[in-house]
Amino acid sequence: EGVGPQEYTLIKMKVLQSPKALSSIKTPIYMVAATLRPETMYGQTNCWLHPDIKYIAWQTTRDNEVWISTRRAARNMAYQGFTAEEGNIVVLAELTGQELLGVPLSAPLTAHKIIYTLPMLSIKSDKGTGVVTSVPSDSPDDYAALVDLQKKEAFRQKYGLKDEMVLPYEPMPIIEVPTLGNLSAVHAYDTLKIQSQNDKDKLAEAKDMCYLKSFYDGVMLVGEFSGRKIQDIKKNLQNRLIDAKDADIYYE
Ligand code: A2H
Repeated sequence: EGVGPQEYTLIKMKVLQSPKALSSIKTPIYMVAATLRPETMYGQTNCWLHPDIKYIAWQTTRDNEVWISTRRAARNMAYQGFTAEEGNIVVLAELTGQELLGVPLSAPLTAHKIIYTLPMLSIKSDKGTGVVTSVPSDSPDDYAALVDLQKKEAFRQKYGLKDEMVLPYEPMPIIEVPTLGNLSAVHAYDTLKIQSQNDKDKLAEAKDMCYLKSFYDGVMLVGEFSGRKIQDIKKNLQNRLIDAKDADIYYE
C-alpha cells in the first residue's frame, strides 16, 4: 500500500425492497460499494456482503439518503462531509450481512435492471465500505465467488437465496485486454484451474495476470467510451457517475 490515502469511487446501489429490519426507514436506502475500477460498472452482476460482518444504516446529507456500510467506513465519511455534524454518525439500524442478503438493488451502468446482494467470504471488514460490487468479467475474486454460488445449491440454500437471484447472472464482456480476451477474469480462472473463492494463492496469481494489464492496456467495449483506453477515460467516467449522483469519492 502507498503512503497517501487511497481514493475509492463509492458506487451507490439503490435498495428496491427493504429487508424487514429496515422497513421503518422511509427515505431512499443505498448500499455503497468502494471500487478502484469505476469503468467496470457496466459489468456488474451482483453486490457482495460478508454474512458475518456488521453493517449500519446511517443518515447522510446527500438528499436525505440512508447509506449502508461498515461503521468504520461511516465514521471515516463523517469526516469527509457526508454527515450533518462532522465526526458524528446518526445510526438508524445495525445488522449483519446475513440479514441483508437477497436484497434487490438497482445499480448504475449495468445492463441488469435488478441485481441482488449475495455472500462473499473474502470481504475484509477493515477495507472500503465492506460492500463490494461484483464484476465477474474482470475480477477473479468476483468470478470465483459467483461460480461457487452457481455450482452449489446448498450454498445458495444456506443463505436463503432463490435461484433467480444467482443463476441468470453471467459475466458480460465489457473490456478487451490484450492476450486475455474480453472476459479476462474468466480466462485467468480457467487457465489456472481455480476451484473456489478459497483458492487464495491461485487467485492472487490470477489477479497478477489481470489487473495491471487491464488497467494499462484494457480497451472499453461498451458504453459512451467504447473503443477508448481505460487509463484515458477512467476519470471521465468517474465524473459522469458523480454528476449523475450515482457515485461519490471516498478516501481512507
Ligand atoms: B474492485 P484495494 Cl473489476 N474486501 O472493484 C475485499 N475486497 C474489497 C473490499 C473489501 N472490504 N472493498 C473493495 N474490495 C475490492 C471492481 C474491481 C476491483 C475489478 C477489478 C479489480 C478490482 C469490482 N469488484 O480491485 O486493496 C474492490 O474490487 C483490484 C484490487 O484497496 C475494489 O475494487 O486495492 C478493490 O478490492 C480495492 O482493493
